[in-house]
Amino acid sequence: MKITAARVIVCSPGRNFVTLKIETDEGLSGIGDATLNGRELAVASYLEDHVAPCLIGRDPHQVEDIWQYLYRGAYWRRGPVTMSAIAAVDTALWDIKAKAAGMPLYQLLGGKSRTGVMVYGHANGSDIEATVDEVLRYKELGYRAVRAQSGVPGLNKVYGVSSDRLFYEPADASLPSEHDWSTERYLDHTPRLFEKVRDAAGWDLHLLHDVHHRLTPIEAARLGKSLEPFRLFWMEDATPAEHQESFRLIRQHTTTPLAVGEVFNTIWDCKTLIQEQLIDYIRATVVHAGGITHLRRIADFAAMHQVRTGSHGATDLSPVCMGAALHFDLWVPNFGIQEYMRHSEQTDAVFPHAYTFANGMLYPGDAPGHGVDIDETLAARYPYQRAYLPVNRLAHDGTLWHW
Ligand code: CS2
Ligand code: MG
Repeated sequence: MKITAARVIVCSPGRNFVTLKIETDEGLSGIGDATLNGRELAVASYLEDHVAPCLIGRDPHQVEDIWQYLYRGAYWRRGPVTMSAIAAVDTALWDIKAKAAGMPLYQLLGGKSRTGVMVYGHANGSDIEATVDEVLRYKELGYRAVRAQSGVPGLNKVYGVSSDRLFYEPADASLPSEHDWSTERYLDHTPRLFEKVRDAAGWDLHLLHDVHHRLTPIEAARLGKSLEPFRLFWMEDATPAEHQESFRLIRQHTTTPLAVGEVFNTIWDCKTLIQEQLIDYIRATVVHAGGITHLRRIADFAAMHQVRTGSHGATDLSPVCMGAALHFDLWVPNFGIQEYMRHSEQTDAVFPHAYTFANGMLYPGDAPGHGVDIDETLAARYPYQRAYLPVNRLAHDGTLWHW
């Protein structure tokens, strides 16, 4: 089999997505997600201008060799743009290989390790009461795990709180909007939120929380400690993680489980975190961490250190990434949980998929490949629209803070 075309499809059915479609001389094709929120066109150009010409004529079954060719061969390693592009190629090639075998992708990885994939949904509210109501709504929908985020009194806009509900969209404007932040207010408020959530929802539900990189290590330690009575499943992205050793200090002070890694793109970003057992869950995902081939390497390394997976699954990761992630999750021995922010109806229509939700679990389905397709005619009706993630500033003096 030979690759005859590699085409980039950019569309915006409710939000922007970049998809790579690889075609072969035997009529089989595969697709991969290449979406990098707020920087979509950089990856589209990387693929179109620099990667696609090198793929034509290659054997699509050589998944590993093509991965190494794009990683080592480019000389310039790592980084979100490069790794998202490699991920798109890798996902499309695994899709082709599984279709050629007539099997769902999880079979090629080693088969099912579990019956389904436990997911967590997002409960967002402008205040504690509204968040509690949303948590209860998710419980009613059958979810076993829910992430709770609430507005903080005195702050105009806070991460994770939006007017959308089941599909929260963070890239909300054609130029970056501004949020504000106060660590003091947030640290006082968050334990109160979880006290109320536990009171209302009980203990038969996993609760998660995302700090979105806003605290220093000692502040994160304090938050982790103050949340211990509410038995969180995890506290996510407590502090920025470029300096992986920062997590040593958080770890010394709290037994609240720690998750990190949605912005990581290679195994090197989490080497110390995993090796020293400074985290409990690694959030790297298919599209931003080099595809199935590289994510598998990260997961195997994590398994040696009792770190489990908890892949990123916000709305900016397309249904193509979600489909591939679910096959991965069904197989990976050290699976923890999968994030699942539902997509809009427009998005779901452009990307017909085999995965289904029931009782708080997702099931990838048994269609050959990863089970997700793209309706190119429909996609063409939704042209790219520039959209950015917000920026965040300290409320009292406007200092640019972490988002
Ligand atoms: C997030 C995302 O889902 C999460 O945990 O932190 O909302 C993230 O901010 C976006 O996916 C960024 O593109
Ligand atoms: Mg997050």
